[in-house]
Amino acid sequence: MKLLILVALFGLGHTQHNPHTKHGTTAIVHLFEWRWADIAAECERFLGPNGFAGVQISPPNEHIVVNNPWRPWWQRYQPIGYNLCSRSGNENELRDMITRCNNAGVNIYVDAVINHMCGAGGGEGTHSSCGSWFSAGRKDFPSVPFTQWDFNDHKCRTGSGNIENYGDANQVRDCRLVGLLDLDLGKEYVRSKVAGFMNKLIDMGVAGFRVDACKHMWPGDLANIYGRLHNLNTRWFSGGSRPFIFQEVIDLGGEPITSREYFHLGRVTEFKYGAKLGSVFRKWNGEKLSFTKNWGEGWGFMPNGNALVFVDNHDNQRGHGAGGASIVTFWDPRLHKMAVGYMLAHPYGVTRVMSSFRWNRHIVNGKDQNDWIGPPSHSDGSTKSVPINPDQTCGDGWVCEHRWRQIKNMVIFRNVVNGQPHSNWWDNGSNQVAFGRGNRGFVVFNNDDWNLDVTLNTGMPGGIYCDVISGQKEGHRCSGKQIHVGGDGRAHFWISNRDHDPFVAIHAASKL
Ligand code: QV4
Ligand code: CA
Repeated sequence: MKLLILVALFGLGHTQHNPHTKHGTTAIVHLFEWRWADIAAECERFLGPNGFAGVQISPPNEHIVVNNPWRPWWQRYQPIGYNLCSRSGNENELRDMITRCNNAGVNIYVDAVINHMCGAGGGEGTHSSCGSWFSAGRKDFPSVPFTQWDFNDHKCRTGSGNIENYGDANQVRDCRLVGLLDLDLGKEYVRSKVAGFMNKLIDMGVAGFRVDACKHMWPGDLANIYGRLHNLNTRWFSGGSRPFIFQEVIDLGGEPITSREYFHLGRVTEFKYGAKLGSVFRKWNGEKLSFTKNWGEGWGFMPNGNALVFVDNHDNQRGHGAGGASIVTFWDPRLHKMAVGYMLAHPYGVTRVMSSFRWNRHIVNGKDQNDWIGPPSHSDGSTKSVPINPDQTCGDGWVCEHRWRQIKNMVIFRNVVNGQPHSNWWDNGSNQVAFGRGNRGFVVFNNDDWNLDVTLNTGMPGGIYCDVISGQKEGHRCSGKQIHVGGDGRAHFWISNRDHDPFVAIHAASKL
């Protein structure tokens, strides 16, 4: 009976909480602002072979094109319609990418912007990615078509028409988010257009959606739209598979709208996770790694079956959205590798790795003046492709965190230990911790200002293992540290606090 209730509540395997990953893979990567042609190539040459489960892509639909500032990344969060041409490519390139990634065992999850269209100040003309004419002032988007009758302004009760107070759930749902024209998702017509857009993508073969700005949409409206969605394409997914839904709701506490209102609909982004993990690794507010023994629900995070977790995202890595200064990004590579490593080693949540582009940060009084800068581009504003260097890193300003050896190897670690319990915890009462995943893997972190020197029970079968952080197993040899696990499962670990990467990870597939 209890089990039945749980299944009904979280719909494990039955509803929109299941990412439908292939071949036992577990981690998603957000290839922020990548072109479709580059993602297709990346699925075949890197993501599939290294066990990545899927890609979150940038919004694929028609969006406004902004000149001032010049082609900001956030123009893609201002839809003009549901034609499938965007800064990342056209519909044929999108279809080709979805097909090739699926064939490489990698799912595609679409960032769906359905709460709003462009900003009220977006002007009039054909400055949109497919060249469709629109008028923001008249709320006229003929390519859908949406007209003034399809927006929420009549429901909104604030003087400005914008959201003014996050303490009032009605205005958060019915008024404009930063001036963005707010769709009336209560209308049958609007619901049918939005569902039609999502269904076209499902039929093309995507595995699900990151739904943008869910705090700003009524759960009942979302339930209606999700209920209209097709099952996944049976060319790649088993019959009856529902699309995976993960909803962007920023809930750090203190607001009337909570993540919980969205649990029955799909997974929800757990923003507390990255904010807290950042504080822990930065050792702010007296936080210590040893306090993470009960990481997950024990820290007040949402139930495991509902959570989509990440260290940073495309917003909070540049000061948008929520999380604040504690968020650990590629700008702090040593901490970032440790935090992402910790996330991937830990059983809580469906994990998403961020893959970024670099920009010129210019921080004045805590705010980055260049937080708007778009992806690496040619002078005409078109996005550059991602060149791969001989050492497998990316060029031209693409950071490619997902290709960093330590992160790539922890994605593999997560697959190898999938389904195993958190086990054999050890800590020194400070910032040295270790834990295992049953008898399949073991990690040790040293974030203290002194060396780690300890013998621990790993739970692993005896043998010599290759540490996949300092190096990796290559054929029969190991390019990193070797860890000797005795017949009793015990192993000695020594990690200098000055190591390039002060953590160690071994798993069943890194045994020599
Ligand atoms: C400007 C003025 C407004 C004015 C408006 C008039 O500032 O006062 O009303 O013009 O048109 C951009 C600009 C913003 C501009 C607005 C409308 O930054 O200055 O308003 O466009 O033109 C991204 C960016 C936003 C950007 C938006 C649309 O982060 O800065 O706004 O794209 O281009 C909350 C939400 C959460 C949200 C988070 C950032 O609860 O849902 O804020 N996160 C998601 C996405 C995020 C995206 C949106 C939602 C909107 O992850 O990337 O916002 O789709 O916490
Ligand atoms: Ca809304």
